[in-house]
Amino acid sequence: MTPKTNPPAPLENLAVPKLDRIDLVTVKLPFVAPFGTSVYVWTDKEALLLRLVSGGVTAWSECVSDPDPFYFYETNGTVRHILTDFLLPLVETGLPLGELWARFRHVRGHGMAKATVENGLLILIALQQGLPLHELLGFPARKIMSGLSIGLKESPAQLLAAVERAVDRGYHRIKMKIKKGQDVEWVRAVRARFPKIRLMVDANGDYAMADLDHLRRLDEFDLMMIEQPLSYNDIYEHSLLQKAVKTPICLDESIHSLADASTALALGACRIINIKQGRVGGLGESIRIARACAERGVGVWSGGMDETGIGRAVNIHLQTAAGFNLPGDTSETSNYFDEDIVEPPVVLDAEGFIAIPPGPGLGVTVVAERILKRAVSWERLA
Ligand code: OSB
Ligand code: MG
Repeated sequence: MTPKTNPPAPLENLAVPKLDRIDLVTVKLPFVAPFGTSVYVWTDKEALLLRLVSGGVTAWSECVSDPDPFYFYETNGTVRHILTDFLLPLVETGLPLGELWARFRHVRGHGMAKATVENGLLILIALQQGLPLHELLGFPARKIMSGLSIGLKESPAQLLAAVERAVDRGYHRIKMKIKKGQDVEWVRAVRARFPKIRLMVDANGDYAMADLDHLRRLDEFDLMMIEQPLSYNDIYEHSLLQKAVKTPICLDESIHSLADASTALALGACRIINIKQGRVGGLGESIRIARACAERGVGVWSGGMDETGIGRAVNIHLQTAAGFNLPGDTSETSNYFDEDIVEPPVVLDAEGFIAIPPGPGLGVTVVAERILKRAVSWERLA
């Protein structure tokens, strides 16, 4: 059978477009409500945006880092440093992307910074070729499953109200944050009220192996998974924990690359991986990790970093890739912001799915006045 359209050129062969102008813009958007985790409570999203202009086409790319190193070691400050002093000087017109990635490997770590450049170039090329990003990546359109991440609440009653709202909206799965002292009984309350929903918990690394007996108590609630129960830095102890609990473990913070994912799979440290494209260094590495997981029967979903509509759209396009088989942390814009910097906002359809925004690139429009309204710094680099 001949394919309807020519398969896209491998991403490595695409050439870096001539960049006429490069800007770094930091925007700050208030959240509709504070987002609490075991590591920090965020009240707004302060995002570093990379703006690339080439031949009259403008691409925006959002870095997933925060101003602080409480979820991950990279911060908006380190990203700015790595971008301006190391990564952007390596970007050369006409260079095949594969060679650019090879240059980037000389810089150790700093995947969020690398992802910002990679995503920006891919979005720019997709716009120039008139292709939706997912098509440039080589994946057909599909509806994306939805999932909501509910932050730590002040009381079980507030948590139950938030879960009820999410169930009413039709989310495909609900994640609740937990921490030491705010876990088993809070999950029990949600389960008692909603016995059938697809439910999971995320500890953001709050526990240690010394808590094994306590963590085992979560096994009675038929959770889809426990996300990152142990240290942000650990893979090995998660493999011990996974052997000792029935509930699948999902790794988030611990996985920075395909190599980390391969280690986790080889050790049996998890049965599911949360891929955040920024945390693993970009779309290409995300696609490779998802493929490796699919080959091993390990579940994959896309995490989120409370992104603005730019990063949220990237996560939506990524979820067309082979291997993404579980609902992720992709939820409606209204959960985060009264007014986003892109149009249209993410909404759920009647079955709880999210449609890929149609059109070239990300398919969303960055609204210039809203960027200006939210900008806290604007730096022209070239
Ligand atoms: O651990 O997945 C996490 C948000 C910020 C930092 C870390 C995490 C999260 C979320 C929310 O859980 C994801 C989202 O709604 O975008
Ligand atoms: Mg997480």
